[in-house]
Amino acid sequence: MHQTMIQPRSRMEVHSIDHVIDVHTDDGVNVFSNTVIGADELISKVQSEGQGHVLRWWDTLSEESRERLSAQLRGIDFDSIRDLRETLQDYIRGGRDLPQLDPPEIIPVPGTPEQRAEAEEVRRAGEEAIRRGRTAAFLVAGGQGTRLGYDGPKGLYPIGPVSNKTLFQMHAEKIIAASRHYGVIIPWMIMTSGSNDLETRRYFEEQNYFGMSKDDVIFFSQRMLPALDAEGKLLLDAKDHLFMNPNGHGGSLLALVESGALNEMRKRGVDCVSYFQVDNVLIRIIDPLFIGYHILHGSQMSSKMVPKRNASEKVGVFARIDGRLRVIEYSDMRPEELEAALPDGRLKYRAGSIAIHLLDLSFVESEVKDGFRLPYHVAHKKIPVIDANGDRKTPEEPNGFKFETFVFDALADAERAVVMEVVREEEFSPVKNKRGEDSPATARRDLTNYFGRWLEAAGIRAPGSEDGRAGGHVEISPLYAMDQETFIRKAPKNLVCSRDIYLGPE
Ligand code: UD2
Repeated sequence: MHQTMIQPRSRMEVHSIDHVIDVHTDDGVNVFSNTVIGADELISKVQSEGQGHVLRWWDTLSEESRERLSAQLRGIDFDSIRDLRETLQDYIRGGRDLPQLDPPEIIPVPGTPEQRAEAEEVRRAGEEAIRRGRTAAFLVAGGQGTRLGYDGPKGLYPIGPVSNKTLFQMHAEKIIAASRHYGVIIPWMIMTSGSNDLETRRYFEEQNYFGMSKDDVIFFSQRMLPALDAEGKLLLDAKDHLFMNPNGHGGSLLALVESGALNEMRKRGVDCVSYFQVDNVLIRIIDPLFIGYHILHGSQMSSKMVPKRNASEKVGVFARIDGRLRVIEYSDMRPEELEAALPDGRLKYRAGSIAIHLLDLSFVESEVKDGFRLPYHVAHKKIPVIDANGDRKTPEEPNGFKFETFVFDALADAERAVVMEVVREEEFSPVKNKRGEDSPATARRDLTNYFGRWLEAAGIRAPGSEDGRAGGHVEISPLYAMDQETFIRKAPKNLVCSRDIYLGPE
């Protein structure tokens, strides 16, 4: 998939509210729109914007279908469609100059005794902030997860190597464990989108919020954006429905403010959110070391990174452009930059982005205050559309363009931003593809190896372990032990390991 970032930036109007609204979207209706206009006015608006073709079937539609289409059209911000069209023209024209890069400073994984002593102090500062209720967990789960080929919100995917727990449950248990450990309520913000909001909420309701208080799990939806064809026209995927997609994880900044979730956090004394993606099974949601560095550096937005496996690994990297921290797409780097090495042999641009951030709430507010301005990224895609007879077809070749914003583009606006290196095997294993790399199989393997190292550290032999690694699957619930240290203290020394081991809540 080729994606590119193109200016100009959008300037989307923002409606801020001071309470959490129960956003209900059935299929991408922009629930944030305040103005309701009548059908005649709407029709002339759509026509004057050069999008009259979407009303082609209007006369044949039932009342209900007209309402469905009108609701979508009313939610469209036609000013931002003009921005999208400009962005699209730039994208199609292509030929953009690649920016000049500099490597960023990186907080290393503590290795020397001095670094370890410093990290200990930093961790204590982070722990203090957590105990004082300054942090909330923030999950972005609005994506469509098409690569995994799973029918439903990705968070419902069963992934526990022994327990078969879903991604959502694994995250929930980490938050509950951290809340108990620090003796504080850690609220959990969850961003959904029109494509999965209802199912996600229903699942949490059915699971009784995994034991969390319902009030501490706060859902809200991101906005949707329409896709366009090469002429900048909206696309119908049914006679009464426009094709729309979630506005990218960058839309989380806007949604935090618009939904009232940010104000709700403020009321609770939270000033920083720990942002993570739904698919990373090794995520440390509440990490005192990371939080400590963020606070002590006065950072507005902080990020974790892992060293790239090699020069050709296709991940975005952290780099500086004109002094500002950015994440640069693999496709936006020159070959000599991709290969560039330091004297010690490490890659010069090795800081792979793993989509874990801390964001100050005041920074989020400033990103949205004078209009939401993150740049749009364009992707050329096969989009299902209706033909002249009104039948829905997915083409063989890409026929339209999707637009998304990316949260890491906000880094460019941060006066102070830090990047911290972490160990991949300890903190990053995403479930993206059905098979092969970054699949359920690799995630289960990585979890087993991770917990296998805990067993080893506690002097327990994992089944079939010649090299200290587990032969069967190993899984330890955060409600049993939230970290290796706790595990070593608690672990039953006489533990006899059968093929699979699961240590669950006590
Ligand atoms: C993202 C990063 C990639 C790397 C990787 C780590 C981008 C463009 N790429 O790749 O550099 O860090 O993650 O795993 O970000 N989401 C929403 N709303 C949206 C779109 C996505 O909430 O409109 C959520 C989605 O539910 C998921 C996360 O954002 O939790 C990442 O989405 P993705 O799987 O599309 O990102 P991916 O794998 O392209």
